[in-house]
Amino acid sequence: MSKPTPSDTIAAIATGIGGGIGIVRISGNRSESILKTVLPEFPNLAASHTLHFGVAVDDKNERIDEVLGCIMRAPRSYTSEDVAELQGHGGALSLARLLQATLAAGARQAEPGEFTRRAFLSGRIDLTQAEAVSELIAARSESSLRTAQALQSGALATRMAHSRQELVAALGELEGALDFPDEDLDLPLITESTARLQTLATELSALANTKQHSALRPPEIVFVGRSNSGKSTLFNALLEEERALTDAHPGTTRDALLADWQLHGVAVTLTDTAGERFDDAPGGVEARGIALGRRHRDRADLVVQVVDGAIGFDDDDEKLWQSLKGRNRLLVWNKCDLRAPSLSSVATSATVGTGLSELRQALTAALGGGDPDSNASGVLHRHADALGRAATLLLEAAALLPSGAIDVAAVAMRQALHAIGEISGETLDEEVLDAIFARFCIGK
Ligand SMILES: Nc1nc2c(ncn2[C@@H]2O[C@H](COP(=O)(O)OP(=O)(O)OP(=O)(O)O)[C@@H](O)[C@H]2O)c(=O)[nH]1
Ligand SMILES: [Mg+2]
Repeated sequence: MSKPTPSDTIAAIATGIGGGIGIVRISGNRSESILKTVLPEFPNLAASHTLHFGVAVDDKNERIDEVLGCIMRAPRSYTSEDVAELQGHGGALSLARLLQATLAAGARQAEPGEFTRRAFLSGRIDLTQAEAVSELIAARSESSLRTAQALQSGALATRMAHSRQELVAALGELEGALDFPDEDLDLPLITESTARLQTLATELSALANTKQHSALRPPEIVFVGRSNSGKSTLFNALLEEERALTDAHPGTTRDALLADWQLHGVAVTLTDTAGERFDDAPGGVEARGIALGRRHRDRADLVVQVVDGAIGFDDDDEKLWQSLKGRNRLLVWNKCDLRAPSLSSVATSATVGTGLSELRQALTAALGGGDPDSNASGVLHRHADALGRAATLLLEAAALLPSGAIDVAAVAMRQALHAIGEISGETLDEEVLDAIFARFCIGK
């Protein structure tokens, strides 16, 4: 990668609060001198990757803590730069002092994800592996962990490098034909290239279909529907605990209630909202509760409309259902113990406890997070989006080739190459990178 390496030296607390041990990490070409300033006993010619005991001091030479210091010289380090670590005790205050001492000695406080960004900029890891780091830290479920591990292994990066090579080769051959415009179309070449692009497009879309959810923002499932339809009772039944108050009177739920939940091993957020009132206009707090619920609905990854089986699917339900058109939506017919569904939906009885496993299956299918038991592909939504665009462009190119419009096809192929490059981070601009690394924690 040709991007310049940053010249300043950064520092941050790299560990969480409250552990027995806390680490301040420093990266950049002044790491060793800063380490020596804070830990004067650190030996002058210490071997790389060796630990040395001593007392860390601040800029007034006052004692901070007994620590272990270490220098990991470039390029054998996390960032590929000189990295120093001070391992002290985990107290929040003494760690803050330790960090302060490194800043007084000339380091700059690191931005979120800046260490990992430096590892990416140096070319030691690609963007998918950088993303693996934040996924690994955020992982709260087995499937998120497997996704992070798959990404970290570099499997997706390797696969993208192959697709890229394949595409560059195909482009090279076609552009070779463009250099001789007076000659007749090389039909075998056209046929072969068309097939090649179609195969590649199929492979890329298949990979896009294995996409998994990022652990940084678990998918949110939001329950909406008529007041009193049993949303909160269903919410409690799925969570297997009484999280929300339920009552025979409509308008029980006021606030939106969010719960961390595991759906077939995938971490998700389940949200219960205040029910819609179709009979009379609710006022005051209830109206504000309904507005709050609608905001959750608007950002949901999946909206579940709960129909009151005792009333049936009436015009108001129809209106609500229509307003969710184009969204990822699922219809649930609750209170099926009172009346069977009159239209295609998942039938449940939250009070009796029937239909819950069917509901869980329908939710999993609707979220489309891939099979959590299968081998994790490490493909996140960001990657799937780029893969999908690349596949579409390749199919466009394949459709153009037989007519001889090689130059137009080549443009689409170049765009596909760009989309593939976004996955590894080769062709992403600074702003997008900023947005990705901003989601990291400080010290990573
Ligand atoms: N028979 C039957 N009653 C149910 C079922 N689910 C919920 N109920 C009852 O319906 C009433 C309303 O349930 P809630 O869960 O509070 O309804 P809600 O949709 O959350 O209502 P709001 O918070 O007002 O929007 C309660 O009396 C529940 O016991 C069901 O499957 N069958
Ligand atoms: Mg409720």
